Amino acid sequence: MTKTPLTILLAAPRGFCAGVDRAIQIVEVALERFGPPVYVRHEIVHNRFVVQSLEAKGAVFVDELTEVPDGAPVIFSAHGVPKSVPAAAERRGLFYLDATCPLVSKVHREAERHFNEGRQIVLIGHAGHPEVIGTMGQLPEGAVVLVETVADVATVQVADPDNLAYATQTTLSVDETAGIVAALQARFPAIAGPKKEDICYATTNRQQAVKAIAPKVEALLVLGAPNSSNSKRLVEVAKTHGCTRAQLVQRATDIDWAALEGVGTLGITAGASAPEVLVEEVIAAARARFDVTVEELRTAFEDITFKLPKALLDGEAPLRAKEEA
Ligand code: 0JX
Ligand code: SF4
Repeated sequence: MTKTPLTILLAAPRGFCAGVDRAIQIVEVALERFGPPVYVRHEIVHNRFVVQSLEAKGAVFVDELTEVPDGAPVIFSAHGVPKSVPAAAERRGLFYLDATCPLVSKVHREAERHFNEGRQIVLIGHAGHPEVIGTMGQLPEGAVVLVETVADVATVQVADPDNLAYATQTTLSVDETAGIVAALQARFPAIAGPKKEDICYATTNRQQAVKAIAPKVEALLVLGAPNSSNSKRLVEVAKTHGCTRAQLVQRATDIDWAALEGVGTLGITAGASAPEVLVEEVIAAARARFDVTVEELRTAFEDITFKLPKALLDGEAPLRAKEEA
């Protein structure tokens, strides 16, 4: 039987960013250096496939530090943690490694600087997301107020409208955030902001790449997890830029191929936490059903890399409780 032709248009850049690459490497190198088990607080990045691959090598994922036994090494996820977390680790004498992306840490330091200069911080982000919890947790209660939408800007209560600064989550929609910032500036003309926005290069580039392919494809698959903020934003961006049939898929087995019948050009991209092997898996699954031609549309080149923490490379191996006994 002859297969129907299907053109796959790959967005580029897509997939892993420098912060995710670094975070995963931190877990892998820690497993090599210290041997399993190495504990990780929260999913190192929001991807089940990544988490399961690291679990297979001996990583143990926990929600809270209290689940980490004394003497075991623990790693904090790429999304960042409130200051109370390393403080609790220190009180317990735990050996910890912080895999917070340096671009998230930069937002933490900016928020701290504004606070030290007497400003209250208006954080633009999604309530309950670990990065938001981490950024709010850099400062005392009340020092940071959260807004999620333009509507929130109209009602947010601040201590002094003349002493404010805004900061954002790194993985937001560039366009939606611009609207929220404009609303903040209209209501609070004196509000200070970052020199260059807090949305990171990877989020920006992946959204730009989706904008370029969305009008050219009949459907778009975004590889990513339901709890991955940056991946979910890619689906929204596609929908507002000409591709209403955009959906998030975790891997090839999630795809309803029957629903894609009649599609001649299929777009594929991947969130910053989704490994390229998952994109390859989708292409292989498509090849089994269609006569596939793959093209790539690149809108930016990325060459950013982040160094691994010094403590990982030359820190003392943690003294494990079982070895002490
Ligand atoms: O939910 P997020 O997009 O913040 O995280 P994810 O999917 O793990 O992506 C990589 C980590 C991003 C941190 O900024
Ligand atoms: Fe860092 Fe951006 Fe990647 Fe988040 S998405 S880990 S901020 S580079």
